[in-house]
Amino acid sequence: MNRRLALLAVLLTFALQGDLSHSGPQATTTLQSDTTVISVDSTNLRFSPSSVTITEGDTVRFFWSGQALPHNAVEENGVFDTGEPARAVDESFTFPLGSNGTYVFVCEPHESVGMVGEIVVEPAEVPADPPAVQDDAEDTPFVSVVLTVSVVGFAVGVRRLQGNG
Ligand SMILES: [Cu+2]
Repeated sequence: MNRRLALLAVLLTFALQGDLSHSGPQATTTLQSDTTVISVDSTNLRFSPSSVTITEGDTVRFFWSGQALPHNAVEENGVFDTGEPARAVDESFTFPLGSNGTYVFVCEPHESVGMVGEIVVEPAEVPADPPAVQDDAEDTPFVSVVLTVSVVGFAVGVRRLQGNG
């Protein structure tokens, strides 16, 4: 009976450790979000700046007004699009996690004269460990069951031990 009790105690210890390991600080996905403005320069035929580097989670704002010519910004694969060319535009696009890459965009009326730009999106440094989060979701019910069974088993074991003694 002592041996069985010891086994239950060990099982209970493992169950508790498993439970405790999940109660630590949760990984948080806090993204810094900056906004970069792209406008039109004084030549009326260039984006300013024409090349920007941002990080996932950041926003690019296409912003101009009172322009002599109507402009737009259309990403070559349709990722973003400010719509019809206009003398005043205010459109923002946020690049979410996983969107890292290079995005080339053009002003449709002035693409042929070189009114093009690019946005380089760098991956965000996220402290979270995605597999650990998945483990948490899968393990917690199992740990709870083991813990419950262990506590019940431990109680029964103690009762039997006391009964025998
Ligand atoms: Cu233009």
